[in-house]
Amino acid sequence: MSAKSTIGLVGLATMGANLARNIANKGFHISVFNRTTEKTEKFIQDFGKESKDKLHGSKTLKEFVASLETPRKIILLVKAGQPVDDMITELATLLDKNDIIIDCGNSHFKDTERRQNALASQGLNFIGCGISGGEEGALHGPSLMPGGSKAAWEKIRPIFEKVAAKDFAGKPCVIHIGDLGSGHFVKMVHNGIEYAIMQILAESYDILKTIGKFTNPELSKIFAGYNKNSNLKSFLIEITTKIFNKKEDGKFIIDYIKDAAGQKGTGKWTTEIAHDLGIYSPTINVAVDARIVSGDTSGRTMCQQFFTLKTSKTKLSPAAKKKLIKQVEDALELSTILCYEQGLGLIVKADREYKWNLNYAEIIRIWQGGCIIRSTYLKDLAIALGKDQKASGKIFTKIMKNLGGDKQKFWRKLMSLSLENGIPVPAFYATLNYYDSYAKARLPQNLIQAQRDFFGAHGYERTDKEGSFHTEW
Ligand code: 2AM
Repeated sequence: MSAKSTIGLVGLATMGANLARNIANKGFHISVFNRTTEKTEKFIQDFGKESKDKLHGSKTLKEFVASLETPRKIILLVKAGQPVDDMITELATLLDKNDIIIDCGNSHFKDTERRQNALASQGLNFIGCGISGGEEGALHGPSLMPGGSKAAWEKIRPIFEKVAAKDFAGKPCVIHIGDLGSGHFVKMVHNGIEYAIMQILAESYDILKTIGKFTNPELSKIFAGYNKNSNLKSFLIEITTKIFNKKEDGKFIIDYIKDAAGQKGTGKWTTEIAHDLGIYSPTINVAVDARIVSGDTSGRTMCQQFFTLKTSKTKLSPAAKKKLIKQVEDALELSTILCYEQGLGLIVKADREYKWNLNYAEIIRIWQGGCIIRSTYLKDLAIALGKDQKASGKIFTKIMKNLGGDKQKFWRKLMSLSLENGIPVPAFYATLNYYDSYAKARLPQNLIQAQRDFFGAHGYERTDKEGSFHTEW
């Protein structure tokens, strides 16, 4: 190759390979490098033609760096953690002032900030870019959440805007999120919301299967019905309808998949940071816990020998089964809305705390396409916000309007039915508790304050007088 590539990418696992193909298919020359050279060679062999010779493989990092236009733009998609640091260290020795490294992996936003500071002292730019949409998104258009220097963003902007998914209005699902680690922070919260909604969908499945006795094809139809509700229509429900129908060797695959889910960093990080920032996001917390307990297979087997469930086995008439479908829909709708609300609450708090000056309406807009939590509700929310960048009050009003009516009553009934039947519904229940804790005029923490004062003389405030008080109990 004589002319230089517009951009480079390091790390040819599935996400990296698909993103490189996406960039090449959009007409940009891209150089690629992978630690294991055979992977690079196979990649070029498999996809060189598809990209009309816009993909260029390098055998060494030095050759790779030399093949790039300056200022160099290098996307990293290597394993999160130490490999990112190692690759940055190696690259930094080969780069020149003003070159740009873009970490598109799932890095912790604090690590991103540490790397930005370290590289800035060498005159290098570092962008932490969240990327959502899985393998398909990377190939056909992901939602991209870059954070870091605005000037560096302007240099990569034409490429990223072409590569990103499009929103409902055809605009690219990428903006400069803000300074420092804000891009990776927003991606982390996106994943936290994803954990919460997936857990709520799993609980809906459990209720419908265990109490409603619905078959897999019936479940597929029920979820397809939910996907017609404009507050629920989403990628996650769409794939759920497909999962229930999928057969292999005449068997429904879903019935043979082990019920142990893993949890990678981002869900846990979201709960840790929510606690650090003092933000109540119980659905995200219990969604992480639910994965942890599901994975504790030995603990579950042991407990099953001793724990006896004293539960009802509700038998439903055909009419009651129909009602159950509607109850689950209502609970799903309100809970999903409150999952978005918890995630957005976290973003608003972090924005104030870290002074990132985020544009909430635009963040919601770029989640409309490409990413895993994409849904029509986000479109409606973004429209409701309009150009008002800081409209957290408006978000709140729009969200709360949905929650006050009969749907809430059905949600409560569904919770008692689930508990009577011994079905764990931690996410549905935590979400209802979230609503109730904010709705209730007086919480019982007056007793906690009294106890703290009793054993530790911590003092308390009163409702009838100003000041701090202590009682000799
Ligand atoms: P590999 O193909 O040589 O294993 C996801 O694991 C991607 O990150 C792969 O492309 C992998 O390269 C790369 N990767 C993992 N650890 C790495 C490291 N320490 N240095 C460079 N690349 C690494």
